[in-house]
Amino acid sequence: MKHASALTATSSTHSVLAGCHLIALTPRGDDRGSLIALEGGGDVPFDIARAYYIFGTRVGVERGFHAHRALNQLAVAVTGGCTMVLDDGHRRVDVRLDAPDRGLSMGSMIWREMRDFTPDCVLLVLADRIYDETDYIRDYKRFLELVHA
Ligand code: T46
Repeated sequence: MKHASALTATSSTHSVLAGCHLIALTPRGDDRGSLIALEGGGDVPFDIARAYYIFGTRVGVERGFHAHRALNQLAVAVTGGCTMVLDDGHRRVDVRLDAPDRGLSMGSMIWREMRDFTPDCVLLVLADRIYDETDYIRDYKRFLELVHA
C-alpha cells in the first residue's frame, strides 16, 4: 500500500495553494446521464482508506477549523455547494466547491474552514487514512507554531 507524501499536479489539476489542487474529474456521460468514478491512483492522488460525507448542514453553520498532521483528502460537492477556506500559515484562499466534476485535494498541514453551505449540499470526502483524532490540530495558534517552526 503506497501513501502519497505530497499531492502532485497533473495537466487536469490547478494549484490553489501548496499541496492543494482543484482536479477536473472525468464524467463518463451518455444519453442516460453522467457517472464519475473516483479511483485511488487515478483522479484521486492517493490510496483511499476512508470516505465520509457531510450533508444536512444548517444555514449559517461553519465547520472545520482544524488542520491535519498527515492526512491527505479529496473533497467533492456532489450536490449543492460550500466554500472551503484553505490556509497554509502564510496565505488564505477561498475555494467554492459547487460542481460534481470538480475535486479539491488537500494535503497535510493545511488549516481548513467550511462555510456558506447550500441546504442541499452533500460534500463527499475521500481520505488516505482512517479516522484518527490525534491527527487533528484544532488550535490555530498551535498550527501556526508548527508551520513556522
Ligand atoms: C475535514 C473536513 C473537511 C468520525 O467519527 N469519523 C470520521 O471519519 C470523521 C471525519 C468524523 N468523525 C466524527 C468526529 C466528530 O464527532 O464526526 C464528528 C464530526 O467531525 P468534525 O467535527 O471533525 O467535522 P468537520 O466537518 O469539522 O471536519 C470534517 C473532517 O473531520 C475533517 O477531517 O478535513 O471535514
